[in-house]
Amino acid sequence: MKKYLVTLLAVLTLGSGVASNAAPASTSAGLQLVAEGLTSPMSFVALKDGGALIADQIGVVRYLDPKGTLSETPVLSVTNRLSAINHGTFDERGLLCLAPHPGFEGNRRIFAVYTAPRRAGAPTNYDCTLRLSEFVLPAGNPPHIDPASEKIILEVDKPYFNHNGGRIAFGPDGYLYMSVGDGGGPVGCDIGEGHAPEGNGQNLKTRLAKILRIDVSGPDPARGTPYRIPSDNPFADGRDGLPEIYAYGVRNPWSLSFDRGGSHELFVADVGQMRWEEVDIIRKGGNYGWPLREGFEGFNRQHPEQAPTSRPEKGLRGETLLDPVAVYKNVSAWRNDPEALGISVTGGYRYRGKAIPELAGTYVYGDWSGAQGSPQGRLFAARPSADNSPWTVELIRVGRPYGCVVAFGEDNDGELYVLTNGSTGLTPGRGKVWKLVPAAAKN
Ligand SMILES: [Ca+2]
Repeated sequence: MKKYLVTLLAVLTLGSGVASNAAPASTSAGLQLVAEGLTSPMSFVALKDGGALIADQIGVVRYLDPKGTLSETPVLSVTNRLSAINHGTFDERGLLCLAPHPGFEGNRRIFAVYTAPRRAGAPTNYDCTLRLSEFVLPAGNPPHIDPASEKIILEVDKPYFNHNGGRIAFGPDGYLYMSVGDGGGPVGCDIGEGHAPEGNGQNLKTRLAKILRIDVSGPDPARGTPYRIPSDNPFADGRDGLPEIYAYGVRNPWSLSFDRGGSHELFVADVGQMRWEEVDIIRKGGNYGWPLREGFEGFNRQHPEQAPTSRPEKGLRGETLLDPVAVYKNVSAWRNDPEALGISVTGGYRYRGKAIPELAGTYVYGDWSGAQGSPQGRLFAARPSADNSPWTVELIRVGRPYGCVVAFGEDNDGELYVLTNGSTGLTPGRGKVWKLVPAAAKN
């Protein structure tokens, strides 16, 4: 009997040791509240004066002054320029991102992305238009943007309300990068009205499901656009694909950030369908697989919850499909699996700050809600591997609830901010911004 028990224990121990299903390691940190009273903060822009601009999904930008006081008067309001949004209930539309030009201190140019009403000429059954605009933020205190300074730069027609992407950042090359989702829809899978048969991810004649790169240093009179095409964009001549495309095969790229250190790589977190949430390092011309792949797997467009039976290696032009650097399982398909960490990835930044040495060099990000309909987001750190194997995903434990993880921000010192919403909808007053701090300094 004893021998049986010992053998059984050995089998159980061995079983848990060799199985891939294991709860992830964790790192401790803290969250320090820096702003509250928002609805759903989407973007945090650190200013040189030590203050910050916070863009709220409902269409307003607020100023957090260097003393930590949030202005009552908005810096900018575009509420009357937004498409309809579902106040109170879940929505992915609204004001999505804000990014200053690299020469902002001199030229005061600042860029924003929001969902606008369907533009003239768009298919009449489409939902809205994703709009990238430029504004001017004159020097002065308190900061104020005249909405009349708006100049529309680029628009993408959206068949459905969801999968907008709409995240922007300037690269070390000075060009503006923008993520655009696959267009969304009731069943996902890059299928349905407004989706190419092969999926928008694999169709190079649509800006949906892409990472775009444009040069906003001036207009291109020949093209009639207020921006130029960088001459080394992969489809710059427009023959095989749209000239704005920098990379493709993404589903709902909900973050876009450049590593402020190292070789300044471009990180994008791509929200998955039902099985995998992923983080990609984006290469010029790269095909990240959607909807041929999800995570490291193939993808079954008819039964997205099921393990796919094949894994394509190549795209339609014979190009190699690129793998993510980090993944975690989505609870939608992997119920009761300790490795299933959430439902929708929210991308962040590679941590190059000094305050939390344990996180040095990791990619800090999170999961929106942990599970459908519950505002119990998660925070993660993906730690680079020594070789080319996937980065290890660790939980960041902060010892307090914080709601849905909507977005992340980075300040001038490389310290990070977590933008949260205490509800899964757009409920006034539930949005907060926290600074990620060492565990000992929490609260
Ligand atoms: Ca992918």
